[in-house]
Amino acid sequence: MIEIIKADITHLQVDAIVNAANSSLLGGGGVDGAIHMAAGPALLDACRKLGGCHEGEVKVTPGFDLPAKMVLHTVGPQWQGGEAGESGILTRCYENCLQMGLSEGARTIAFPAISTGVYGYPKRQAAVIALSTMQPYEDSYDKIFVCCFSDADMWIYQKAMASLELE
Ligand code: AR6
Repeated sequence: MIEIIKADITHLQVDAIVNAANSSLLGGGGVDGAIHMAAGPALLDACRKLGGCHEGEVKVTPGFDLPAKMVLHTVGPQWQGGEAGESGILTRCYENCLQMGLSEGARTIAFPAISTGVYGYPKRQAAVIALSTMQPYEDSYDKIFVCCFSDADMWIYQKAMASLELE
């Protein structure tokens, strides 16, 4: 089941949270900064050993001081106007995280709105991609959380969900 919630993803007691990282995997701002801050310095040490990550791909670490058991680090596309393969890369982020979560035994997983902050992906388009990529996995997890950071994002996701349900 997919559940849209408003929360700080670093507070969630789930098997896996997803980090919207950059290709260095060495931290940054936004949700990435918050996750590193809450997980503690052991997360950065673990990330240093991963050798970075390509756009659309995923690498896994433990959650360290987070309530979440593991972190799935993925690198979303930087929005360049929509003609540079951004939607395919964003789809692969969600797909690869969902696959990786399953292979790591996760029953609950939480996603932030990948690429919609610093990376500038239009939020409504990103929400449709996120939800439509999650839908085939609904029965493979106990719960897939869409973790919004604002009321505005909640509204965007709820509208996107309603439009997908009408299809
Ligand atoms: N919990 C849940 N969502 C959050 C949190 C939080 N604690 N903090 C921010 N968000 P962004 P990107 C939301 O910019 O666009 C970093 O520097 C935020 O409101 O974090 O993929 C990386 O290192 C937005 O909706 O990620 C990269 O360099 C969403 O998370 C770059 O930013 C994503 O915003 C990645 O940019």
